[in-house]
Amino acid sequence: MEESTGRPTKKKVVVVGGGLVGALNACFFAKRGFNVEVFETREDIRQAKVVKGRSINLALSHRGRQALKQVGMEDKIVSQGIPMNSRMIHSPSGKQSAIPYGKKGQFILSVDRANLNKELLTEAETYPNTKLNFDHKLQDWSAETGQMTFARPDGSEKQINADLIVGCDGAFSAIRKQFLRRSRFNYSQTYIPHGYMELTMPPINGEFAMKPNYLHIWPRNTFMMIALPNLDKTFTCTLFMPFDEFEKITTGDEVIDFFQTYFPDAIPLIGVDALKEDYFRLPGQAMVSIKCSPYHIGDKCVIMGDAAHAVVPFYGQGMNAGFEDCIVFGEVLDQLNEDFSAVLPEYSRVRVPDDHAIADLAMYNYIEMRAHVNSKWFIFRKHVDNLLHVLMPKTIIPLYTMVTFTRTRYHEAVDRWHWQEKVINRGLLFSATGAVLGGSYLLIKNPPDISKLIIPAEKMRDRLVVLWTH
Ligand code: FAD
Ligand code: EGO
Repeated sequence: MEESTGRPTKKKVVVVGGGLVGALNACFFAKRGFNVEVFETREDIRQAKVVKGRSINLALSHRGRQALKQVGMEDKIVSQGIPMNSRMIHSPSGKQSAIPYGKKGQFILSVDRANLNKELLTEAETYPNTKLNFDHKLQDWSAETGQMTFARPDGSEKQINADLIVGCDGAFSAIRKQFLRRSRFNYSQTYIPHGYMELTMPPINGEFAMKPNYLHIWPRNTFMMIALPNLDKTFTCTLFMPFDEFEKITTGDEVIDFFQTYFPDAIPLIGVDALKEDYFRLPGQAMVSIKCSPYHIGDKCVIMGDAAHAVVPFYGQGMNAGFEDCIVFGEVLDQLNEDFSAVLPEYSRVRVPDDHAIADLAMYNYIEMRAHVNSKWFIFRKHVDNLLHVLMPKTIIPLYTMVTFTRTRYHEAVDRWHWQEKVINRGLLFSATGAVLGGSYLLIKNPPDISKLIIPAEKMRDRLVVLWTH
C-alpha cells in the first residue's frame, strides 16, 4: 500500500521457516497486504535434486483444507492428493477389514509433503509483496529490538528487522530459544520411547500393491505400522516401535523374522531384498511432544506450527493444527484491526488451550494404541463408535470424527468427548440395572422348579471330594 492512497504503509512481517506452516503463513500475510519476507535455512527445495526431511506423505484433513481454502489453494492440493475413505485394518493372519471414516465424501487425503511445500512456496511468490530467502539460517535474535541475525552458507551474516516476527521454524525452533530465557514462559517437552522408520512398498505390475483409497493400519499394540498411498503408485509404510526393539534387529534375516511375526502380509509386498536394505538405510527417528505458553512476546513476535506445539503423529493432526493456527491468527487480526499489541496476547489466549488439547489427544492415542489396540480391538471400537453415532447422531459423535472432519475447537472436542463417555456409561448402567430388574421380575413371575437345583447329598459329597483332592 502506498502512502498516497491515504492508508499507512503496511507493516513488514518476517516469517522464519519456509516449511509447511511458514509457506502457508506467507500466503495469509501477503493476502492481507503485509510486506512479507520468508527466511529458510534450506536451499530452495524446488531446485534441489534430493529433498531430505521428515515423513514423505501426510494425512490432510478438514482443518488443513479449510486453511488452504482461505488462500485459494484447496482444490489444487486436493486434486494432487489421494482420498482415503476408510481405514483398512490388517490382522496378523493377513485378513483385511475396511471401516469407513464416515459418509460418502468424508475422507482424509494422502498428500506428498515435498510437493505440498513446493506448491505453497510457489503460491507465496505470486504475491508481489512477498520475498522468499533461502539459505538463510536464523542464528540469533533480540526480543528487545527484534533484530535477527541470519547465517549464509558462505559464512557471511545478514541482519534483518521487522514489525512482526512469525516463528514457523519447527520443533527445534531457534525463535523459541528467546522465549525460554524469559520469566513466566511455560515449556515442556517429552520424547516418547518409540521411533519411526519409513519403508517403501513398490507397485506390482504397474499397479498399487494394496487398495489405494485406504489408510492401511497394522495395529499390534506396541508395534504399529501404517501405509499411505502416493501418486506414483507406491505406498509409504511407517513402522512405529520402541527404540530398544529397533536396536535388537541387526541383520537382514532378523528383519524378515520380525516382519514374519508381526506383519507377514507386508513381506511379499515390500519384497524380501528391498526390506532388508530399506530397514538399514536410516536408524529409527525420534518423536517429541512439545507444549508451551504463551505463543508471543510483546507486539513483536509470535510462534506457530511445530515451533509452538510439536505433537506425536498418532492422530495425523500436526500439520492440520499448524494450518489451523494460520486461520485463527487471521480471525484475531480481523477482530482487533491488525493492532499487534492487542492481537498477539489475544491469539495466545484463544489458541493455547486448543493446541495443548491436540498435543494431549495425540499423546493419549499413542498410549492407548500401544497398550490396548490390536486389530480385533481396533475393529470392535470403531464399529461400536459408528453404531452409537447411527443410534444417536446428534448426541454421540466419535472423537476421531470431531477432530478430523470438523473445526470444533480441539479443547471443546475433548470436553464433549468426556461428556459423551458419561452419557454412554450412564446408558450402560441403565441397561445393567434394567437387566437385573427385568431378570428378577421374570424369576418372580416364573419361579423355577427349585427341586432341580438341589443336589442330592451323595452327589454333593463327590463334588466336594473332587474339590479337595485337586
Ligand atoms: P516444519 O515442517 O518442521 O518446517 C520448519 C521449517 O523451518 C523447515 O523448513 C526448516 O528448514 C526451517 N527452519 C528450522 N530452523 C530454522 C532456522 N534457524 N532458520 C530458518 N529456517 C529454519 N501432520 C499431519 O497433519 N498429518 C500427518 O499425517 C502427519 N504425519 C506425520 C508423520 C510423522 C512421522 C511426523 C514426524 C510428523 C507428521 N505430521 C503430520 C506432523 C507434521 O509433519 C508437522 O506438524 C508439520 O511439518 C509442521 O510444519 P512446520 O512448518 O511447523 O514445521
Ligand atoms: C481404538 C481404536 C483407539 C497415525 C483406534 C484408538 C490415528 C488413530 C499413526 C494412524 C486414524 C491419520 C495414524 C485412526 C484408535 C493418521 C489415525 C486412529 C495410526 C498410527 C493416523 C482411525 C496418519 C485410533 N489418522 N490416523 O480411527 O482410523 O484410531 F495407526 Cl500408528
